[in-house]
Amino acid sequence: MAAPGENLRINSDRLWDTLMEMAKIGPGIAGGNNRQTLTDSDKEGRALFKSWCDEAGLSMGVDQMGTMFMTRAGTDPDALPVYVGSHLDTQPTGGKYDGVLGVLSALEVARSLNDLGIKTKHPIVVTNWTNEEGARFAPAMLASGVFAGVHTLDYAYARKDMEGATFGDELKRIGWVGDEKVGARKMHAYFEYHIEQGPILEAQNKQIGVVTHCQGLWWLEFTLTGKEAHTGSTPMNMRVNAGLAMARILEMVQAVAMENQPGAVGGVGQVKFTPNSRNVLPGTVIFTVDIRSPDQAKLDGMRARIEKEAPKICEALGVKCSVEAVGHFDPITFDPTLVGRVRTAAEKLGYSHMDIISGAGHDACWAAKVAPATMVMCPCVGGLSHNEAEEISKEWAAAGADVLFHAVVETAGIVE
Ligand code: HGY
Ligand code: MN
Ligand code: MN
Repeated sequence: MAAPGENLRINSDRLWDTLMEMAKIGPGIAGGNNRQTLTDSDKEGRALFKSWCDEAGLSMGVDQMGTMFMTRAGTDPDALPVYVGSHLDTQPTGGKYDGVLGVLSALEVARSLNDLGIKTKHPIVVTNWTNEEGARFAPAMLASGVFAGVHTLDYAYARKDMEGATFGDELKRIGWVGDEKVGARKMHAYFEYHIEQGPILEAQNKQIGVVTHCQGLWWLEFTLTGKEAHTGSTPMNMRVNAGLAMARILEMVQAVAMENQPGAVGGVGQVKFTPNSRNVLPGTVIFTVDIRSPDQAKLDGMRARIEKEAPKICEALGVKCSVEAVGHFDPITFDPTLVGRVRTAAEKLGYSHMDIISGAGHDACWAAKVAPATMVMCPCVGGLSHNEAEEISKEWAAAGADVLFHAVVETAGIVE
C-alpha cells in the first residue's frame, strides 16, 4: 500500500475498463461515440456513471442544468470541496475519450482513495457538466457557463437544436432537471483532466501537459438570405446566391486566420442550407465561424475584420447578412499554484511533461472564473479529436490520472 501522499497511483486496468464500458453507450458508426447531450444515450450514460458512483459511496447532487456532482465526503464538513470533472456528452462523430477521460479519471481517483483508505480534509466532488460540446445546443460549455454566471438559466433553457427542440424541454424529457440552484456551490479548487486534442504532446514525446492557459474563442453565427431559384434555368446574372456568399466568407476567414499566425485559428464546422435541395439555390444559409487565439488582441482583431468584410461580400452579391455572437470566452490563465502542483506531481512520478496552452475550450475555462482552476492533459494519437478515430494509449491515460490523483490529494489535504 502506498504511503499516503507518496507515489499514489490509480488502478490503470480499472480506469481503462471503465472507459471501454462507457464507450459502449451511444456508439458511433466508426468506432467512436455519438452520445450527444440530452439524448437517450446521454441519459443511459448518466445512469451508468451514477451506478459506478453509488458503488464508490459517492452522494449525488444535481443542479437545474442537470450537472451531476458526486461527493466523496471529507473529514471537515465546513471545508469547501475540491471539484474534479469534465463532460460525458460527445460530438455526433466524437471519440471515446474527449471529456469522458476526465470524468472517469475523477471517479478513479475516488475509487483509489477508497482502496487506499485515505481520508481527505476537503470533500472531493466528481463532476459531469451538461452540454460541454455545444454541438447540439450552442454555445459550448453551457452548464459550466451558467454555473459561472456567464449565462442565465433562462437563456440556456431557451437554446434550440437544429430541429427546434429546446434545451429545457430535452433536459426535462430525459429526467435530469435537478433541484440545486446553478452556481450555489462554492469550490475550493477545480481540476480537469483532458486529452490534448492537438498534436503537440505526442510530437514532443511528452506524457503530461501542464496546462497554463486556454486560448480564447468567438463563435459567430451568420444568417445569409439569398433567393431560392432553379439551379438550371436561372441565368447567372439573375442569381442572389447565398451559397456563393458563404464560400467567399469562408475564404476570407481562412485569410484572416493566416494573417494572424502564429497562434490563431479560424474555420467553419457546421452549415445549414435551406431548402437544401440539390437543384434549388439556397434561400437561407446559416453557419458558425469559429475563431480562436491565446492573444486577446488577435482574437478581437479577427472578429472585427470578419464582421467588417462579410457584409461587403454579401452586398456585392445582393445577399442579406446578419451575424450573432453565440459563443465567447477570452483567453484564460489558470491558477499558478494549482499549475505548480500538476508540474510537481509529474516530476515526482517521473513523467515527462511540458507547459501547454489548451487549443480547445473546456469547462475549466468557466470554473476558472469562480475558483482556482487548472487542467492536466495527456497526448492523443496524431493530435486527432472530434473524430471517431480519436485514440490514446492506456499508459497515457494512466499517467495523466496519476498526476491528477496527486494534485487533487495535495489540494484536498490528506488526514492521517
Ligand atoms: O469547442 C471546443 O473547444 C470544445 O471541444 N467544446
Ligand atoms: Mn472536451
Ligand atoms: Mn469536444
